[in-house]
Amino acid sequence: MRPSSPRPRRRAAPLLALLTALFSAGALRAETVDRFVLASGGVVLEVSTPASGIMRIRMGRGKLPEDASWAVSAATRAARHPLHVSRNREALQLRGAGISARINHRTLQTEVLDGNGKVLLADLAGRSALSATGGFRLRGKLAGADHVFGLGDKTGTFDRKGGAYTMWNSDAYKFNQATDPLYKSIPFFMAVGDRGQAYGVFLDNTWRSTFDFGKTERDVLAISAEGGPVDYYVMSGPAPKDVLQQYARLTGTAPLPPQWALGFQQSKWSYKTDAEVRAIAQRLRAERLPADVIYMDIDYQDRARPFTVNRNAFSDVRQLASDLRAQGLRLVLITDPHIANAPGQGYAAYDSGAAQDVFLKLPDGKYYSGDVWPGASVFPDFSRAKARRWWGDLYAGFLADGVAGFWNDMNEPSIFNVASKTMPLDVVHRIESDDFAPRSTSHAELHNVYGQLNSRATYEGVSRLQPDLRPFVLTRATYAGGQRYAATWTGDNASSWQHLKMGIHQLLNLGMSGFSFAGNDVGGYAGEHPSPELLTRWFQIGAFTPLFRAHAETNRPAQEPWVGDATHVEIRRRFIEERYRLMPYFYAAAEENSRSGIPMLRPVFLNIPQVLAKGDRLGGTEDQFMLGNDLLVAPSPTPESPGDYKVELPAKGWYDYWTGRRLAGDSESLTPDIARLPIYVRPGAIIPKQPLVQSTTATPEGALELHIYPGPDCAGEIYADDGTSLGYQRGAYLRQRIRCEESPTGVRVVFEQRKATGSRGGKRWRFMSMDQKSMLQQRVAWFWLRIWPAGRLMSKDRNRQAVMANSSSFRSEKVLGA
Ligand code: MIG
Repeated sequence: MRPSSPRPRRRAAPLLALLTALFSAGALRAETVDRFVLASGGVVLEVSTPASGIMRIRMGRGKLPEDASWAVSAATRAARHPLHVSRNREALQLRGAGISARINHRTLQTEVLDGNGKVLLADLAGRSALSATGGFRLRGKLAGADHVFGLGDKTGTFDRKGGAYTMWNSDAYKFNQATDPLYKSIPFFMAVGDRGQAYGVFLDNTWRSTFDFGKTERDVLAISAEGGPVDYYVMSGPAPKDVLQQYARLTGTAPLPPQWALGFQQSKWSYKTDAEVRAIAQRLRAERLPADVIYMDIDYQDRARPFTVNRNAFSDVRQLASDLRAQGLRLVLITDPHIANAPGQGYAAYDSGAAQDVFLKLPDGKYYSGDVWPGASVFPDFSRAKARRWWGDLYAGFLADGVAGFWNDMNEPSIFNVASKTMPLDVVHRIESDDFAPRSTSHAELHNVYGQLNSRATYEGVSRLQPDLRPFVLTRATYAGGQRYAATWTGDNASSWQHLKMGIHQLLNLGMSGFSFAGNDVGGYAGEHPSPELLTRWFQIGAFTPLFRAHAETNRPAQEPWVGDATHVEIRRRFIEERYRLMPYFYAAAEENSRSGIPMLRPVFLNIPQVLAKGDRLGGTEDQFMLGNDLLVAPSPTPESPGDYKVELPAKGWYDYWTGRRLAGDSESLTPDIARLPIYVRPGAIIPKQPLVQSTTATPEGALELHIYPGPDCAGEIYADDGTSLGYQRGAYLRQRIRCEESPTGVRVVFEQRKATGSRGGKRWRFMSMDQKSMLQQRVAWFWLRIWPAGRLMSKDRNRQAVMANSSSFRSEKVLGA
């Protein structure tokens, strides 16, 4: 450590003077600007710093590309931190907050450096990246030791180094490890070195693009697109979590989901009648399998037409929704973007859309019509605010019926009976949205963002129609920034061991691409029916993933959790139950994500970058994942095999989650047991758990439990609110931080002041009012403390008292400010 300077402000001046002096041979001047524009050889380059640690680079032939985006809000792009410019004949130096750039005047090659002057991304192409035909190919140096993550749920290898990937949203039924492209385009990645130092790159371009991480050319990163702007951001980290926060700063965070969406969700293509849906609900309750959601897939509709109901099969959706709600279950309905091309038939979605002129057309001015589930279909032009509004309003009926959430499928968009599996590229979109200049463009530009805009229309519509409720929207296709509107799942996986394992990597990479609230179809969607073992393992792991939804294709034998013999059903039940016991922990992780962009599900290195220094396979953590900051799940790397395996832990002294036993070493050899999923707890964790409920809507009977695992940085948090409304944004929530301190006499548990934000500004903390949340207050005021490893119950406490504990005794202390 350097001794801290007594006069930090005055140190900057001589440094600046020095820089100026260094360049003085050819120096023109030094200045401070809010963006920097430079032209060479007919190419214009612009550099700006929208936020500390983030540099934006745009480049175009003759002029800069349009400054507009589906991912980054206008306000975020408009924010500009000062750039200090110094120059000489060859190079320009731009220094911003926490990031800087060096640009070659002539070639426009732009090196991006971190705040300490270390090169993050060395550009090899400069202005030669632009091709005469409108596309471009950026090239940069990829450091040899770097690992690469992101690009959403693409398969291939978990670490993307050495791979190449294409962005083109595609319906990828029964995809496999080699399938690319898949459903989503999230052109963001993070490179991480072995010492945990990371940077990020986001190319904000919706056209078909490719990312090559040293596959074609060793240690060269190549990013190319067929059209659209050179418009990218470099994020300087330095830690992997910093990069994700910087990316969240650009593209936003997911809103806090309704708590019921974190419960178990049961789906199938399709529960075909009212009676069948009721039977599923009844069975879940009879089997004591906790659940919060039942989905209705396409067969509830009249002739597969979105926003209709087949009244023969579902005579009264409102009654059904209300009866399910009485059992603590909510209904989610699929609503696909393909509107049946059915003029003059009294189909309201078609008629209103045609009247408002919202459907996509071909260059000749006729509707584009493609075949999907309803047969010939037309498609809303979601790039127009007006069309999104029309779409959002279509949800009024279902919302009035008490439907709680919506599922946007097929929005790549997927089209049957054509080789391209999507609409022709010359379909004309008429962009009228945000700060885009109103203009017509081809589907080639809008294709990759179609799903994101579809889910945006749904989210904004539901928000408008039910302003104080949190929407739940699930989308299959999306683009960067789509986390602001919808949760997602990884599409049509298959019931195989390989998919079970690959699915975790997909979710981890999605989480490192802005999408935390995501899941895989539990049990597998397509292919052979899962064996009892595979289904059980999938429920075990699914219970620890953010979106916990069982789903399967049509015409398959049942694969609900009760299928099979009693032993398996009992194991699945125990894991679903554990999910509900851990709900306070899940909820706190979801809430953290909504503020910070740090995903709920994390690779170990995201929490503990030091593991990377241990080398191979991400320091032995490649098959593990963490939920939040504290729980490490370690499934077998070969889940189909009964063979022993070794779990490498980040350090000594982690705890076994199931027994509370503290491990002496930093690894453990295990023999797989179908009844068990190994989970470890970080020393220093405080995990809130609640008594078992069958639905998040039920009030747990009994006290909240705080499980305390003494160790360094011992802390945890309780976050609670009403679970469904936006009241939390007005301060109606409870947040309590808890710390523990070890001393020779025992463990001291400290409850910090409870907090809720003021309605605006959020700077001043104030106490939460007791009236709104009295139930919740009561529960949280009455808790049990369990201190591990002994698992001793230290206190049942109604009076918000902290305890001082050691092996033989404990004493209470009055808590400050409670
Ligand atoms: O062409 O709605 O990925 O989850 O069950 C298939 C029927 C359309 C694909 C989705 C899947 C859903 C199915 N859909």
